[in-house]
Amino acid sequence: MRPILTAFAQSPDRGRGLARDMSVRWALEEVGQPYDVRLLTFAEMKEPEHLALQPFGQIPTYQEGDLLLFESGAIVLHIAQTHEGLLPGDPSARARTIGWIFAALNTIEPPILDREAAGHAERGEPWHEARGPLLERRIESRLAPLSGRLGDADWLDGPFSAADLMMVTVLRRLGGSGLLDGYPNLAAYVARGEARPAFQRAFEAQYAVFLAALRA
Ligand code: GTB
Repeated sequence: MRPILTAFAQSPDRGRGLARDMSVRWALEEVGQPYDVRLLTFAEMKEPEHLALQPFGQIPTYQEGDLLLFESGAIVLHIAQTHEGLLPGDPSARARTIGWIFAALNTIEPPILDREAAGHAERGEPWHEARGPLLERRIESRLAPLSGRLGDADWLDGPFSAADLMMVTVLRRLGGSGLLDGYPNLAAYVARGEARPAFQRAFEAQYAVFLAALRA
């Protein structure tokens, strides 16, 4: 059964692969699962038809027969649990890998999102400039231990897994910020993830949507 993913018809990231359909596309490419994509405008995302699939009116959603999922982390975990290749077979290694998926979304990503949100929503506030270094220090306080734990390893815990897919996805949001410059092993880790053929295929697919929207 070919799953159906929803994604932005016109992503505000301008084809950089930062919207949250990217991790799902990447996971599907890693496991070799063909999929279809239904593109939505912002207005369509807020209509009852989509709200029935995603209560917050967001992308991505994932439909596979009778199964309907939202939340990119849950979708990636589902794909990893139902296909070979993204989760280790050993129960302890599998549990640790799932722990790292949560770490990516629940420990590393929140301060990154706070800084992004401040950049969008608080730019006009008198305290905006003063708050910047604080937001960056909070990110650094997560990057430093992550960098220490990764060390010289290629991936977080053994072979490439859904945890790396999710962690690289989260760290990519720092692209252009300079915040990874002090952590060469994390910058190399992101580059290793981006060099994977499955990442490249996922990236090209979402970039094609961006190009098509430009031409329309
Ligand atoms: N926790 C949910 C998940 O992981 O699935 C969050 C989903 C989410 O934030 N979706 C966003 C959305 O639908 C798109 S990806 N937003 C519309 C809305 O909330 O009304 C987030 C995103 C948007 C834009 C960029 N960008 O421009 O770089 C990056 C990421």
